[in-house]
Amino acid sequence: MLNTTEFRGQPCVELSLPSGERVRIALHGAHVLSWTTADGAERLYLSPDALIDGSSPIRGGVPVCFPQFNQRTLGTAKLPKHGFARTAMWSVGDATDGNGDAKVSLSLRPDAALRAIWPFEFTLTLTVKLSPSRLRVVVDVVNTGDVAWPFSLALHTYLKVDDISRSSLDGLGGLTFWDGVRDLKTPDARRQQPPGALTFDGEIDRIYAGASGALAVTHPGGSVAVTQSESLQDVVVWNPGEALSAALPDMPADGYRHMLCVEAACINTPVLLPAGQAWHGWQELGVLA
Ligand code: TA6
Repeated sequence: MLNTTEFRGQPCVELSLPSGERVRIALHGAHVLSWTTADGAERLYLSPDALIDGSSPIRGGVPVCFPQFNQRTLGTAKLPKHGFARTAMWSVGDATDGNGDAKVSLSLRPDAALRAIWPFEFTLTLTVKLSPSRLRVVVDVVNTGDVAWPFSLALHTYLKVDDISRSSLDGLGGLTFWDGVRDLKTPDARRQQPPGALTFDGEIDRIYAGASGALAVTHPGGSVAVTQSESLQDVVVWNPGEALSAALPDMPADGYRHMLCVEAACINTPVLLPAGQAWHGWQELGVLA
């Protein structure tokens, strides 16, 4: 079922299933704010101090980073960090309900303000599909103009964990990564992830290349599988740790304890999208226990 609603004064849409599953999406940023499973458990982290006023990025949920990741500028210095999609107002499109799942699409097209910072024609569509114990977030990008343009993209998913120090992430062993904490000044530096699960004891900010297969986040409250389309070859793992969490104005000092970003992204090799062509990507979260 689809409902229109508000969250902290911001327009939202909500999908729900008869089993009790629910997902809430703000039109500001097409931002998934909450995903609760049939047992009532919230699976995404949303900072209690997040600014949800339509003027700034929202700390938590699933921010959509497009057309650049962080400040990798792709030839234009005008774009804000993580692009403009997460702070733009999107329109609600088609919704369907049946066969045990429900989905809704939101879309974004450029207006004069967006053309002033990124002079390309596009349609960006985010489709959120809710199924029992699963949430799939799908992005479709269409170049509706007459020149090719490059983009990077990330679904910057904040998973909720009970305690980051008792959480682990499986599935990255053997992959190479750029370490944004230790190698900030050497963007070409690469390290290799040892076999076994990744655990957390401080700030982590890494871009893993060539991810394939399922990842699994395990914490005392359960386990969530994270999968993504082949078109999204990179995985970003981010937790600000204690000091940065305390410095972030929209996160409580202990906020870092309760979240882990596992982001499906294409960063290392941006997409060059020819005129008239389309690109498709997705990330899926599935409760394992
Ligand atoms: O995805 C990791 C990252 O790029 C980090 O470097 C950190 O800056 C994080 O995103 C959050 O960025 P934000 O602009 O939302 O504060």
